[in-house]
Amino acid sequence: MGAMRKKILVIYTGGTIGMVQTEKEPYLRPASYKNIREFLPEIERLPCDLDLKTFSSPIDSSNMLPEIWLTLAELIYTNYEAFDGFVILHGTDTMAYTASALSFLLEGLTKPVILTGAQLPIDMIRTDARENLITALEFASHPEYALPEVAICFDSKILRGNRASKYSSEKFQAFFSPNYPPLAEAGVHLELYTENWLKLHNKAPFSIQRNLDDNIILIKFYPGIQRQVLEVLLTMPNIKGYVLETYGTGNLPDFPWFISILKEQIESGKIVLNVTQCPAGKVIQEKYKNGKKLLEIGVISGRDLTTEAAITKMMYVLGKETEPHKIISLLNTNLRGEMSDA
Ligand code: ASN
Repeated sequence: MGAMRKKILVIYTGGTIGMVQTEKEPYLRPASYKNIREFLPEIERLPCDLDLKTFSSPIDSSNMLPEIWLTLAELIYTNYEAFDGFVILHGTDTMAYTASALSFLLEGLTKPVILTGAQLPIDMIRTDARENLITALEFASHPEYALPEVAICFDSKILRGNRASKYSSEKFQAFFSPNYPPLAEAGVHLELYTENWLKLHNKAPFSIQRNLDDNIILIKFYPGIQRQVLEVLLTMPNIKGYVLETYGTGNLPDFPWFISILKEQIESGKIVLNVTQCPAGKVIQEKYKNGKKLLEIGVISGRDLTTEAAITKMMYVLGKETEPHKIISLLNTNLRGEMSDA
């Protein structure tokens, strides 16, 4: 007798993987899942049972919104007991944001949630969709091992979702994870790097968080960013949290007007999280005099968080807690493997 066939729920949200283009409309636009079924009949031969949920109007992932992340989390929650794993077909543009958001929203996850997509539509001869989708399904339905994480499967690699970023708009290797090694790799064999997987310490049953607070702003710094712009952004009344994309190990100008306005805002209860503009490496605020100023006024180090993980973690934490000390404590905690220890 063979091993039990795993049951996988495929959730189709849209993205290039299923897009079409015609002579009359010579640009890529979302199309129905029918297209994928038609061009990839092989998926029927995989040793797992598939079921499908599809968005009624599939989207280009640049239309992604936090409420759609909540819908996805709810969909996984409703179907959690009935399935062994979940494969989400998603556009690449915001896939790393969705993967990060889901990693926080899905609490006590013990089953694989794998996002995949493609750089070329499935109906094109040189498409990468076939490899990506088959690998994602094979991995999600692995007969022995169940990854207890949200991951991105792309170009033969399985990356932790909240460590990945879109790195190329043209290469088949669209994603990278410069601060964390892959969770698995597909070659002739499916190599599982289980030593890199999240360890399940928390025995709490699976649950989801049902809200995200998007009253946040991301500010990317550059030499010459105007004082007036910063003053407007940093004093906006409804904003509760800021993610600052800073230089190198977390440095910013230490101009007195800037430090004073930031300090005032932090004292008034606003949360400020520091992530680096560098794709690799981490924030060490105590390393330079400029960074130390930020530490002294209460800016939180995002260590090696990606910007995608920082934004979604901030939305998640602000959606969970209202007291500043609890918010700060959660932001300082590695919740889902999204950041390294200090
Ligand atoms: N614009 C597309 C999307 O994110 C890009 C892709 O999927 N490769 O939906």
